[in-house]
Amino acid sequence: MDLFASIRPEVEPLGQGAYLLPGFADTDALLAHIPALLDAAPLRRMMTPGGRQMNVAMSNTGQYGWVSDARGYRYDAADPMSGEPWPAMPLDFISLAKQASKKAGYDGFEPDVCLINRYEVGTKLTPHIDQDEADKSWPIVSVSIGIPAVFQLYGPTRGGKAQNIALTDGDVMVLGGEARLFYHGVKPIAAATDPRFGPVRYNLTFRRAR
Ligand code: MD6
Ligand code: FE
Repeated sequence: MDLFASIRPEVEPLGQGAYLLPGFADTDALLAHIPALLDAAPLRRMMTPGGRQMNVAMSNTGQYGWVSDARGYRYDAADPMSGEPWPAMPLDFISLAKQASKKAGYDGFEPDVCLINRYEVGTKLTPHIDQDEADKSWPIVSVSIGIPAVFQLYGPTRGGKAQNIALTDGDVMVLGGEARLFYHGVKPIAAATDPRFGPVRYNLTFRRAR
């Protein structure tokens, strides 16, 4: 009998430069930083340029933060809620993003943004492309924390059939290469409970904005 047949590889290629690193992140270590970060820059549901309130609550840590309002989408060095700089990115966050990107074959990645997303049961993320970053040759590193999600990876155009990727606590996805500019979204989150903080999913996306 092959004792290792049921063990997933450390790096699963998803195609076109996207990779899944199952269970790569120590989410207890990451979560330890969350209260102070969200105290300094609280989660908020931003407005889209079209005037709709987003479903996902967001905040940022790092040199820049991703913001959306009536003026559009952009990266800003200040939190518009306070006018203050975003809280500094914890070294644990930076080192995780660097290690994960390197493991996926993208060496030299230095994130200057970590977007923090918070989902409740039923929250979804509409398909979109992340294209507000200056140099799209850098990957985006995405960490799932808490209750499971189904990530939908489409192609370079809107619509078509998605690759459904089940993400659980500690999974890290690296979107680089062609897949960096593929449409993607998150299906409505199914009812579940994380023993540490309840019916919630956090997602951290590490980016290089400038
Ligand atoms: C999420 N993630 O998993 C949302 N974007 O909650 C994203 O929108 C995303 O996971 C770019 C690259 C990786 C991602
Ligand atoms: Fe995205």
